[in-house]
Amino acid sequence: MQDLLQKIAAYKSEIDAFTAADDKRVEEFRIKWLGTKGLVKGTMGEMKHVPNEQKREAGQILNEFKQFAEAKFEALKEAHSGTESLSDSMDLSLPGDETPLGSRHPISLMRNRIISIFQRLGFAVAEGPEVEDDWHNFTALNMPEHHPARDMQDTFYVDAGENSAVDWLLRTHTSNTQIREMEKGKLPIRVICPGRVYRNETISARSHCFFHQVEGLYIDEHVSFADLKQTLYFFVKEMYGQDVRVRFRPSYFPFTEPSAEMDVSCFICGGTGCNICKKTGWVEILGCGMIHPNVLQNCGINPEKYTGFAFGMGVERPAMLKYGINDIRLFSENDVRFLKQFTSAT
Ligand code: 2U9
Repeated sequence: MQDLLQKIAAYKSEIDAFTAADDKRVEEFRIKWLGTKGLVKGTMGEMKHVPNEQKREAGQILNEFKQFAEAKFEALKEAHSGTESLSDSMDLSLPGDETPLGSRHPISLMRNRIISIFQRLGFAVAEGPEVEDDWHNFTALNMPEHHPARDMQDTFYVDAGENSAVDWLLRTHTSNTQIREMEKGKLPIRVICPGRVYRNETISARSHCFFHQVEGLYIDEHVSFADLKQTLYFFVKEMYGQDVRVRFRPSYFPFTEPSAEMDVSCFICGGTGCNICKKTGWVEILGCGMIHPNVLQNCGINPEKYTGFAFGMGVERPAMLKYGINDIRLFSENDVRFLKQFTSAT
């Protein structure tokens, strides 16, 4: 009996001192102490050598020892749950879970197409703020206060408080970005400015109060209308195919002089007349012109030395024509059933 007590005391301190760094060591503990050939069972077996009158007391001690070892095992298990190695817990030969891929927004696809064509001609991409002051959106662009073109654009004004020195608004075009590039004073400039613009218009299937534009600007010495035409010819041929025909119509914008709008032969019917071109055979795709000398002057550029051209186009309409989308509101409703249909390949 005395021997047994001593043995159990020694075992207990051994168990107490046992530590496990990982799952494997916990299992070693179980086999050594609690397994079918383990020391707890083995010690139990020594009951048969204990004299009858001490059996009751020895039974209690042995039971308590067994519980002690089991409690230690539970504690070790608890501390090491989840530390088993990958190959123990997983069947690495099983196929993995599929991660569904997202898709690009059709507006992004169209914008990126437009941008990449101009990038190949050496245009850099510039971006500017959507909340803008009156100067960068209007005044610098040859639209002084009370100019009728300001009303044409149905501007959303931002309430900046009574103490605000300037009027704040949501930009009505991305031209603010070109003004900011010009104000930096580094010439020549060759930039393309994509972005979202806002106009206070009634929302319908054909128009929205926000949409996207890509505008471009090229300023250097001796830039002429011929440069504008060749740049835009290259663009439309890359965009709509080498066979597309082009025409310029005179137009008016306060910030360009002379100004023009450019049509391409209808890429739906090939020019024979359909609903898209309203039976005219032509589709208007952009506005353009030579930068007005006042605009250059407003940005500290000498119009006697430098000239430049600019152009602007919407992104929604070409995207609707290309992808057969009949309602502009679909672009901003974020319905996944709509969004997942577009890929850059088509
Ligand atoms: C500066 C000087 C001139 C940008 C231009 C247009 C003509 C134009 C419209 C196309 C369809 C806007 O999205 S739309 O409604 N844009 O017709 N944009 S010239 O002229 C500039 C820009 C910046 C400093």
